[in-house]
Amino acid sequence: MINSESFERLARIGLTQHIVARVSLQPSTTANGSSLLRVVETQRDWFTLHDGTTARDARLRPRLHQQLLTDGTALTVGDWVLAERSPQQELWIAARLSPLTQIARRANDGRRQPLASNVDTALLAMGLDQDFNPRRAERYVAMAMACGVAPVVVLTKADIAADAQERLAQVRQRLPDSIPVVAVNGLSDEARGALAPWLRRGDTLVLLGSSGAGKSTLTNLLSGALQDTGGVRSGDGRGKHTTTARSLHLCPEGACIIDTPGLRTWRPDADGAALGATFEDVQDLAQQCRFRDCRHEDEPGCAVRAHVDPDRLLNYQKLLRDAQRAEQTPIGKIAQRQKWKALGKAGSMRARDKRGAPE
Ligand SMILES: Nc1nc2c(ncn2[C@@H]2O[C@H](COP(=O)(O)OP(=O)(O)O)[C@@H](O)[C@H]2O)c(=O)[nH]1
Ligand SMILES: [Mg+2]
Ligand SMILES: [Zn+2]
Repeated sequence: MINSESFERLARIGLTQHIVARVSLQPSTTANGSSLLRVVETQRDWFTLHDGTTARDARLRPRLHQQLLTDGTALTVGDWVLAERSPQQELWIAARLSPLTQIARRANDGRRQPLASNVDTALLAMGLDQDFNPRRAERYVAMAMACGVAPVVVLTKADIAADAQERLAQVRQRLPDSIPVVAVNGLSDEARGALAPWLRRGDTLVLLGSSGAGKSTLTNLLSGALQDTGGVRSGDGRGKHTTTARSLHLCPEGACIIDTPGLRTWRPDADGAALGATFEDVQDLAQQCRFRDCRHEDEPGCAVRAHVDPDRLLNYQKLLRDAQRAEQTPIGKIAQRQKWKALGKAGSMRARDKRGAPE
């Protein structure tokens, strides 16, 4: 189904050998006569799919719709799907390949809302204006990492911030050295140079952050050159930069970039263990606490309280509490069970990918 020609074409919108390996796991009844496409935009009742050259609207087969609902998930931007043409030439999505990574958030009722699938890097956009909040940056970094996505903190509006350097240093100091932090003016071409390391062909990025943080400005800057010349959103007459829905765009460097609407709240959708693991210092020190089950609150002999910055510790505890709360809502409990089931499957497939894929 995927030959070298179609691979080349689909690689333009982020196809990798890992995804190709997932296609071969599909039942042949679905794979035969269908094409592999990527979801580049979602609306309520339809999806825009891309084949590396052209975008087309499609709808979900009712069976797949039902299956996704049962699994407590939904199709989202960045997903790879198998679609079939009806005799009337309508395009129908018959199957979704289970995502390699997914960024999701939890609504108040515990429902899981996927934001972007198959992403390598999360650009965590935060304005150097009143949006600036190092605690939030720290939590977002942990949440991206817990989803298996590499975080990059992008401080925007560096051109209008009086204390940009000071604030940059403040975030820098708060995060592990391995996490890149850049300050940019999203309106200037220099930002594209600063972000070049994450724009390689085959890479998929997602922009996350508050409304007004500058996500769409960056998306336009990074993908602008292609937007008017056969870019993902061209020629459908619906306006190019919708921010109410999520959309995937191509960068001339070869990367795909997913813009998302503002995150008023981004509650963790990862389990406590994965989130906790991103606070390595806390976890290491916890081994030295006097009590095995130390909560690092008021216990005597607590090594964590003795060494970790109190604000960082509070943030760590807030993150774990949020994760726990999300798991405890009725829908959250169902979603959690479904997720473990799905991850169990994905985990064994990943092991297969590793053995079988040339990447
Ligand atoms: N001066 C300046 N303005 C910016 C920058 N980034 C975004 N803006 C402005 O901030 C506003 C919100 O940007 P937008 O990209 O729509 O934010 P979004 O909600 O995160 O998509 C717009 O008026 C942008 O022109 C920046 O780096 N410098
Ligand atoms: Mg926007
Ligand atoms: Zn302790």
